[in-house]
Amino acid sequence: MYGNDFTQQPIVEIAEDDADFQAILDADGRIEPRDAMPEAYRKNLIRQIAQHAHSEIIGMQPEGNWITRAPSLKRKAILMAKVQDEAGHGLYLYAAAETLGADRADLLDLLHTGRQKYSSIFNYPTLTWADMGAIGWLVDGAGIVNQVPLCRCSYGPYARAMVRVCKEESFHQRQGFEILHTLSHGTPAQKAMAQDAVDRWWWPSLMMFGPPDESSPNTERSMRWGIKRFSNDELRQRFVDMTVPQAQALDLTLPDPQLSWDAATGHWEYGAIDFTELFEVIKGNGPCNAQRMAHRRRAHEEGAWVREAALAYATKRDAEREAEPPAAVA
Ligand code: FAQ
Repeated sequence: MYGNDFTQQPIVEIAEDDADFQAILDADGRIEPRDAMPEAYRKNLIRQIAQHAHSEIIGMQPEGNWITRAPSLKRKAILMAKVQDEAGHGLYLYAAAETLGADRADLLDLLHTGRQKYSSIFNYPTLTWADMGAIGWLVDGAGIVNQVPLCRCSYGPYARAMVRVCKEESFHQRQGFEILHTLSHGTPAQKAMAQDAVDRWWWPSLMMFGPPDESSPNTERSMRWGIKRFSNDELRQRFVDMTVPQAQALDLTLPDPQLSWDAATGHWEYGAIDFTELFEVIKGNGPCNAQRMAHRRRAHEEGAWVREAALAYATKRDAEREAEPPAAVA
């Protein structure tokens, strides 16, 4: 991961069929910011990384909603730490996009004007405390399945950011599982609350993996360039296979009567996903899209003074550094 010492080199554009670029990909090497790269590769990465970053910061909202109502001090402290982690993930990702020559303010502008997407999953409401468990277990669980292969992404800064993100997501997933385990082994009312949350979050979690492969315009190219290592459907299946036994351990059911073990394929078969719902949510017609965007824009406006102060401080520090004589070499 690049730190504060990263300075943007001029972007060098090459043809898509450039032999040196292809040789790095073929050898499973990493493309670094200093390397020449095809414009379409750079743009595709900025698209995915920016949407990922936006998802992390918008994703703070559904859980932020329960910080003041967490059932104990311990639960509150854990939830606050988790929501802060998501902000951190956003920072790593915006920083990774900056190494490709993107401007963070421009990316936020694209989010705020609805020209760049964020994950559909964060447009659903968090109605009860059990939703904190369901988000941790299912949403972070899906996030891990999707993001562990991104640790091997061909673009170095994105891959390295993902290593740390995935470690933190593992903790998030376990805390969600533990919340649901406590509820499902509590009173009948608590168990019903846990089951209701799982019923509401299951299908939207499957939709997080994106449209089916035959309707996924970006997958073929992203896989050819080693950005994505698996298709949307492959990762979705991996998530189902991982999650069904966990639901059994929780003593909760998944809301799909067609879930069945297929011994021949070694996979859990699942029912048809209503992808019209996914496309509607992506278009802005989910239950909470308007609320999430309004809150994000307001937070950005109210944070203007922080950005101004940070910029003034950085400018002053740079001027002081320039005025300082170089340190003597012993
Ligand atoms: N929601 O051709 P594809 C988390 C868009 S963060 C909204 O298949 P691609 C952690 C897609 O962008 C969750 N839009 O696209 C957390 C594309 O639009 P475009 C976010 C979606 O890129 C937990 C169009 O549809 N994770 O979980 C969705 O090859 C708790 C066509 O789709 C990432 O971003 C969707 N579900 O595959 C945080 C991971 N699906 O750009 C807080 C990195 C698709 O052409 C709290 N991203 N679209 O206009 C990826 O792996 C990929 O970008 C996919 C989509 C798999 C999301």
